[in-house]
Amino acid sequence: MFLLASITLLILRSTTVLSQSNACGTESTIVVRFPESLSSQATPFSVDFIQTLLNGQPANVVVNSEPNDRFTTQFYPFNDYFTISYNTIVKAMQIRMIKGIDRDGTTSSTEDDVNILQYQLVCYPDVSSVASNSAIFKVLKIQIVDVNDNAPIFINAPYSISVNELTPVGMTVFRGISATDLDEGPNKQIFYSLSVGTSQFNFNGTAYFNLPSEQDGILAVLNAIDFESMYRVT
Ligand SMILES: [Ca+2]
Ligand SMILES: [Ca+2]
Ligand SMILES: [Ca+2]
Repeated sequence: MFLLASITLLILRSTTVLSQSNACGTESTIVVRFPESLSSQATPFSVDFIQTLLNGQPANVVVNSEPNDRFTTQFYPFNDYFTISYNTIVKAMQIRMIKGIDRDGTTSSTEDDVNILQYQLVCYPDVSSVASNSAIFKVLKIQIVDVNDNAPIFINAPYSISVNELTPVGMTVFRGISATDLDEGPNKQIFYSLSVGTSQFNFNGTAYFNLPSEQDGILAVLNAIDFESMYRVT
């Protein structure tokens, strides 16, 4: 009789442990993604990660600063930009971005980019208790995904050059055209082209000059230049 009671107790204990594990999921690192936004208004972006994190069960979840990530801690406190709660309609925990984050920074350097924010997520499987001995710690990484929200900007424009009318066709006459873009990857890729200018000097520069490669800001002579028929092209 005593032996039977002990076995029953063991089964109950095992069931409890399994339930707690499922409530907080099995991942040690959770990664969610949000597009960047310059808007300071509440944004509708939300990511439903309960499917893998909590298996549809509500749990007490607290997000703290990550001690080793001083940048996130100092500039992006979790509660200023995100909320996390249980949605009773879809029956899932949801993390919601409530304030936009500019991924790009103010310079074309990657040093002021905001690509990953990192927090410490503490999950208490038992919603009725936040006893510290039941806490499960996870790393919450929030990736800020680039949006193509910047146009290229020329460096040191406008450009002004003088060209000898005897310059042969095909010769490079200027190499200083350069532009930057604050975005990332393909969103910061720059292609150069010439178009007709709009100044008071009504000469079509594209008839005389071209950019041999759209990847390089190099200007070359396309057709013979005749000083007598033109003075300034744009
Ligand atoms: Ca930047
Ligand atoms: Ca861009
Ligand atoms: Ca961007």
